[in-house]
Amino acid sequence: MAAYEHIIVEKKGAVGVIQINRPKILNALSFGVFGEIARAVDELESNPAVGCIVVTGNEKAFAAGADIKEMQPKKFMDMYSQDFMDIGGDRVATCKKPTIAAVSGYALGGGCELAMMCDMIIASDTAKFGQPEITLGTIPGLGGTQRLTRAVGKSKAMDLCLTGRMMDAAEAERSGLVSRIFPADKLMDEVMAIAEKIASMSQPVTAMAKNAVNRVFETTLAQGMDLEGDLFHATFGLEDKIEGMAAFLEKRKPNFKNR
Ligand code: DAK
Repeated sequence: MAAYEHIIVEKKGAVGVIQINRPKILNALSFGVFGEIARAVDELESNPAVGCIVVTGNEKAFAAGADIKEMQPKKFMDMYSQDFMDIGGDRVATCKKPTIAAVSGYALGGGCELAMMCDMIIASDTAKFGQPEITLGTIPGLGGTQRLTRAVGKSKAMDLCLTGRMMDAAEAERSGLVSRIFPADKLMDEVMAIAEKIASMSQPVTAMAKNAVNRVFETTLAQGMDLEGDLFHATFGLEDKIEGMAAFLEKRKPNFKNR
């Protein structure tokens, strides 16, 4: 693994784990952290032995948002002229491999937005989500008004973005932001088991499945159905589809070759 300053990157079995590691300031996300996460995604995505990527923090915080100390002196032109996409600020969202945010504690502002860049959010019962930017005199800038609204609907997104309040894990699951909740001390074991399961599937097929689901947010139903149909047919050109169905009929585990 390459050297990183603000994150810890590990490969555990077929799962790549990116852990934000700035515990003293609740994993606040500086530009440096975003840049390193982007590099880590590059590294794990290009590693054929990795089938799923988990992004996490620690028990107290996934990430309490952008590093306010770093952001405070910045003026309009500093932010406007700095293309955040150049440092890979949304790299997690463009990853072809499945990504899971394992969230314990605070996921606020950019932290909530980073979690929402992942394909799914699995939370501990201590997780707290929010977009507190309004309390700082600004608004979400990394998807908090867009991905959050698509996930939880207009009324709750407005509530969160306009009041800056936090919602707990139960509310987040109820509203569709979170797929599952586990006790905090079990979170990583449970997430790793889910990630291993996903990583055991055929990689081209997981890529197609997530591509099709993500397209929901970009297309009409008819266009989405077309894409799903095309990708479904494409799986019939894969050796892994032949293997998967043969394994079922032969009552054995499939041996996917990722082709
Ligand atoms: N930045 C810097 N330091 C932070 C921090 C943050 N976001 N959050 C916490 N810390 C630091 C605290 O200052 C404190 O440091 P010391 O005083 O010990 O030196 C330490 O972490 C522990 O925090 P607390 O003492 O406050 O801990 P509590 O348990 O009492 O409170 C809290 C936890 C999460 C409720 C509280 O820390 C808090 O409200 N934190 C700030 C939450 C927040 O407002 N986050 C920023 C939202 S704005 C973009 C780039 C980025 C963004 C958007 C666009 N582009 C380039 C387009 C994102 C913006 C945001 O995220």
